Amino acid sequence: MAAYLINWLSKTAKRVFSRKFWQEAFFTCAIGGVVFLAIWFLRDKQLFLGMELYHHDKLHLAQSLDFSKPYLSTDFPWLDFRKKTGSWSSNRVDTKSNIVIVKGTEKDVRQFGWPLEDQTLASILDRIASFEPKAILLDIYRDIPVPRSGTQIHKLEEVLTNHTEIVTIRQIDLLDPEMTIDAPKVLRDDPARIAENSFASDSDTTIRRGMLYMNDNEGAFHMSVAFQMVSRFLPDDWIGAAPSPLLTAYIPLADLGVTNGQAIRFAAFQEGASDDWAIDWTESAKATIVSSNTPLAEIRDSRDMEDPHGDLRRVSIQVEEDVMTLQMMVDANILPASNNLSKNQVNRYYFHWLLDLDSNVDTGLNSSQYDGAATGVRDPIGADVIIQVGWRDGATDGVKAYRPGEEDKPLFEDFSYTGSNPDYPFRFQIGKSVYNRLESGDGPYVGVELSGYTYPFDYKGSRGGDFSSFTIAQVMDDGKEKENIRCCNSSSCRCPRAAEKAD
Ligand SMILES: [Ca+2]
Ligand SMILES: [Ca+2]
Repeated sequence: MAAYLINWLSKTAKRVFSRKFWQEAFFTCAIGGVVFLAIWFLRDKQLFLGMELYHHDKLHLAQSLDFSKPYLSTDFPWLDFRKKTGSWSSNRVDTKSNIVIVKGTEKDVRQFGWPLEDQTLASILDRIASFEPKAILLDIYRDIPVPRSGTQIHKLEEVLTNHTEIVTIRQIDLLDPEMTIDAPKVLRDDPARIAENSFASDSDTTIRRGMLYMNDNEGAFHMSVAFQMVSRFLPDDWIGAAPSPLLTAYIPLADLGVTNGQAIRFAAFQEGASDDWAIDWTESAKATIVSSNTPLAEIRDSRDMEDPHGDLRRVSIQVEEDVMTLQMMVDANILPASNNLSKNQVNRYYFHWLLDLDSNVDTGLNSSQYDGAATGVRDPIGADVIIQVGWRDGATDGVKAYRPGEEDKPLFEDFSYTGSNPDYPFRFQIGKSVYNRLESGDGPYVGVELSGYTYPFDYKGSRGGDFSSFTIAQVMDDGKEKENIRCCNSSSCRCPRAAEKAD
């Protein structure tokens, strides 16, 4: 045995020290590297996209339609590790029984004309509204009157004004604003009545994601059709601040009296009842005020508190145009809802950014001492302004900026802040991932074309044909005058009484 081993070792050693071995090793690595780079290059050129989308779809379609269960438990029960925890929740709503489509068929076109004249459209909407649905989406662009002379527009405007349940569409073109198709003129100032009608389609023309909202070039939000309709249908609390570790405050430089190029220092602390009023202090950093799309300075803080919702881990400062963006990160959820906390935890937190605006430790609050006790900060600052976001039992408790010792006389209050991820200000509770960019043309995971926020479309779910639908003629027929019911004269359609059940 030993002889065999020695023999083997000497053979191997001989081989390793031979020139041939290194030649082989070199060629193996070179070929491996070239193959790797070639695949990487081809993927980068999206030559595998079709294949990737095919497998994406295959996996997606393998999921259970019942979102109340993780798809693993339905399709691959032996893989379901979450089965016992019961933590999966869903607020999926049955859409098939409560969405009705009213469509214009060729017959309707012959009967009512196309495009529908304003007066005709007004009476159709009026009729649909008489069934009292929660919301009506007018999925027809009406940026210009029909007829163009505008002789009938007042009828349509009257209906649109009177029925606030009607939502209209608009399509913003970010690249060429002149190509934007606007909402009806009478509703243009009412964002709650306008839905953005853009979709991100992939290179194979499949729409895999729906849009929650779009940011325009000025940064304003434009809610999508799905968002507008769903928010009218679901209770108010379906959206809210997303559980996130980031707290961001937006402070206009003018409010602070800070100017471009000014050198300041900053630090932070959190004081909360969640942890028996323990205080988490951070060290400090300096920053020179200049507009930039990356943070100017950042402070890292250790894991040093019992409660991860209040334990500061990172503090940063950034300036964009004339607004200072202050951010804090904790280990868990910052500004949590009460049901995010365990029962014995008190939901009360006070987050503070300390700003030493004159970079002078001798003016303002010295961060080495607080309430007569040493804070343990090695590099203290003299804070001249304190920015506070207080949080108590799931609600705001003191959002203000004040000079040390003048907490009752705030410099300014109620600046904007978000306790959720700044890239994603809305909570989407359906239990599916949300893409944070409207990516068009490049599949669900690469490339950026327009700004916006999308969620994966359940394109294996309901399709238009799954919903009850009625033609315009059916809706417009008055069920009381039976002999005049046009649809009942034909064998192919049903009486509008069916439509009365629809809402
Ligand atoms: Ca900490
Ligand atoms: Ca100072």
